[in-house]
Amino acid sequence: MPPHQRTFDLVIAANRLPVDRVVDADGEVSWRRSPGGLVTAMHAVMSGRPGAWVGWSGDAGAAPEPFEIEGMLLHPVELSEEEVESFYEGFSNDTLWPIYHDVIVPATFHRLWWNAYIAVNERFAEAVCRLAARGATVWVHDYQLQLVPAMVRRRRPDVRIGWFDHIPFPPVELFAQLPWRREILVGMLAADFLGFQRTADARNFLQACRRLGGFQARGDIVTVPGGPGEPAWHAQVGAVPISVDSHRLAELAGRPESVARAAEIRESIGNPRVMLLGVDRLDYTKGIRHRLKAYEELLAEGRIEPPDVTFVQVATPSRERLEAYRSLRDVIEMTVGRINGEYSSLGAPAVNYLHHAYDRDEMTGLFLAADVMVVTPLRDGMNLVAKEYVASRTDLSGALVLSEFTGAYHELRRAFVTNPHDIEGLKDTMMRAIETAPSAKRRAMRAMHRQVMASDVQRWANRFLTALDAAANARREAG
Ligand code: ADQ
Repeated sequence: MPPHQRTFDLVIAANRLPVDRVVDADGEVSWRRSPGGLVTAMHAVMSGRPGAWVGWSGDAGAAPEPFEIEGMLLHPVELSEEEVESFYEGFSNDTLWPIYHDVIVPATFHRLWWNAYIAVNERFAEAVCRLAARGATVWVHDYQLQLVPAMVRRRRPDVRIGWFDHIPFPPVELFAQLPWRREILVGMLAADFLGFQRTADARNFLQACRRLGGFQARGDIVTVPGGPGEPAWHAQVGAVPISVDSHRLAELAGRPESVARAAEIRESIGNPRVMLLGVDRLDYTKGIRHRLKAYEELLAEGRIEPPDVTFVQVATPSRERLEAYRSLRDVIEMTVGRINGEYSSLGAPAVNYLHHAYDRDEMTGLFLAADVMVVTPLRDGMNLVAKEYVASRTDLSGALVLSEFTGAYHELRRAFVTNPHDIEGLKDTMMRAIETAPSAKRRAMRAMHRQVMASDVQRWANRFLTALDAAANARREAG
């Protein structure tokens, strides 16, 4: 059967397809599976049942034809150049992203962006409905697609719909700023089950439903009244924190090549006694500026000194067409330049600042090389980097400095916990992570490693789908 006529028992909708476009030397285009944990998890849950993934390819203009990769049908959704600006960069990343991350930078509101958000969500919903078999499970991901549940439900009452929020759900006072807050709640509430990273995010959502939507929310169930002659709808809400592919990461970390690469990395930066590491998308939510400030002050006060202690910061540029991201990049690069001008010597830079995207092997080498992993977001849904570091430390050495404003903090309580706004506190926490006796660090890392190994990304996906099935079954029995 031609790919566009097939239907599937599991349909995923996410802003991006799980592949990267590769162009070889002859100009030949192919697709390579992207390395993320979400993709791995989806593969695991799809094994044995036919699955499809609806998403954007990352390039503006006509969408490529649907294609199959490793047994999964990928269905590209078209975004015009104008929609990339209004739906993706605009409404998703310049309206919703700041509101959902504590308004660290101000949010921008444009009615035209909202119209584009509706139009693109409709396009995703249409594709989902075309691909979903009767009674299929539809799993919608993240803030770019909050209207999709209702748009699918309207056309396809037979399917079960789950929605997962990868980023925080904001406190009601911030969510209230959105002119379209009620429409967004109604869009989401057509799902059978809505999953969030933290209990606090689920609680914020329930409160928004109550206070801004006027819906009844009892326990973890929100009731949406039906139209005339229709029954009420019940949506179930819960916290299902995402994780990483822990076993694969631990296996990679155990390979002799990874250990050798870690030694090479340390050698290449002047063999410091202590290597501090940060790995982030260049985003104002990640607290990169705060951690560099703390590091610079520790250098200025003579509490640490390169080449004895050195910092490696991997910062992948992202969303560069938005002003907030461009100016962040300028500030970070100026700070790195100033620190290096002041404190580096030949062959021993105080900060090694890297922009590249790395494959998993190289990332594992970096994690193994780092004595202290510094994770200091001002707000972060989960932060997978923290969990990846812990999963990679199979010898139970190393230390994790972790912001209390990440989802990961709620599981990794044995980290060196910090409030990144408190620069003095952050400095002291970084020093404690460096100076605490190896035996105490080992005990903490053992507890965290056990935690991350026990709840990996496959378990997360299974927990989500089990909660979704339970919610959909309860609804069917009631109706
Ligand atoms: P992100 O904000 O992108 O994710 P994060 O959770 O840290 O943040 O995930 C980043 C991923 O990209 C990690 O797997 C990391 O290893 C990888 N990565 C980072 N820099 C890289 C580089 N230079 N080369 C290669 N890989 C790199 C959003 C939310 C988070 C939430 C996740 C998952 O903002 O809060 O944890 O989704 O739900």
